[in-house]
Amino acid sequence: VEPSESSGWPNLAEVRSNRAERMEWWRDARFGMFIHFGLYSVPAGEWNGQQYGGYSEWLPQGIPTAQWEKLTDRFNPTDFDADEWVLLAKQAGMKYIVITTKHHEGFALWDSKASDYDVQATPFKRDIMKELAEACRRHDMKLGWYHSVLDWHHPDYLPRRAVDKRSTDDADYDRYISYMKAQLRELLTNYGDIAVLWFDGGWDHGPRQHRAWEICDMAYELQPDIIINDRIGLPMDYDTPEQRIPRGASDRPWETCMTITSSWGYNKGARDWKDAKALIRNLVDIASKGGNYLLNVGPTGEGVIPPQSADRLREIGEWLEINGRSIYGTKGSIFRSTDSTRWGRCTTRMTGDGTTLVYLHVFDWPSGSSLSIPELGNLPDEAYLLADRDAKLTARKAGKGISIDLAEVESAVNSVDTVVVLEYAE
Ligand code: FHN
Repeated sequence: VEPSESSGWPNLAEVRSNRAERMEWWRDARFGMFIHFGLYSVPAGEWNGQQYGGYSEWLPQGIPTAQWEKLTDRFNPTDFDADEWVLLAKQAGMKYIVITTKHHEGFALWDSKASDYDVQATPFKRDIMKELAEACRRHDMKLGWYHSVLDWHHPDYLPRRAVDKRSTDDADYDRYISYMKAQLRELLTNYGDIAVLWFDGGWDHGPRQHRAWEICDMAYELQPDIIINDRIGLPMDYDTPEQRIPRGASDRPWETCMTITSSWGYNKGARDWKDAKALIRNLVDIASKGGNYLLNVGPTGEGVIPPQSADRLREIGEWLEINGRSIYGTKGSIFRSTDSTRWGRCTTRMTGDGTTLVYLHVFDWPSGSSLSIPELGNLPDEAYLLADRDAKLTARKAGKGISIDLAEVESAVNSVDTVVVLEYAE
């Protein structure tokens, strides 16, 4: 669906040629923070005294616009501290942040000249995107904008929600796209380097109605190194499975986004917090398939990342302190079918001198004395390892030298598992 070079979008043609180089930092990063923050963070899943489960950012779908707009009077996240958010992401070992500039509710978290439905209409009156962009620069954190094409508030957006009784006689979707383009121009001009453009909610129309090529061409013109996801109707730079881990590796870059609880936006009724071990194993599984993990937090209406999320992120960071080299900058597994390795997952890294480092993430050490990994028989040197419980390895091998760098073997923090490093010469 992407246009050919002759399509007349010069910036699109240019960036396609340098995609691998533009995405190198992103592929090496492996792990990012997703932030869902907006008016929906205030009710946090509760409306008229009733608590709704699920995605709290979808609450406005069933509420008349005139009622939802009144939340601007209550949006005042006085505990918001951009440095706190960015430093938590760093503590977690996350290498980039993607935040909702505007979710489906249509409310702009920055001071927009294209709309009065923005932070200036609230008691808070601070440009949240500006403060976050400045904090990211202070702490050397890459920053991305999530931007919803779907807009339940704008009178030109079609189709309407059932609850929206406003006339559609004068609605003009193309005029809505010009509005969206104007807001994106603000976001990509006024906040310094933006590393990612994360479109969402493009499912109501095709790329032509979205004027997707024109919009992406402008994005690349304003931010030549930006990378764009696949949710404005065009494949662009990378795929975005959601709330799941694909079974195998892919020839296109991909990033799966997932929640820690059952909601992207803060839901005060959320109870099912995934534990750190499950989140770390997701990260390992995703990295073993060559993907990125965009893990979400939903700050409260006061602007605070819930402690249940923060605690888990810090535990992930502790694990990465020890085992980050088996994640950052690695490639996927050397085993043909990564899901077949019942014992755990594998990531690899080519060192400068042609050596391959194989990281064996052993999830469940078998009871008894040793772990046999017949899959390692596929290595060029037909090596297989017998590892006993305290990770002392004896390698029986044939063929060229295989050296097991025992110094690298770290027993991870109690939350997850031992990573065994196998280094072998090509
Ligand atoms: O409808 C949104 C949802 O609220 C959330 O933002 C997720 C995050 O990827 N995207 C859409 C559902 O696919």
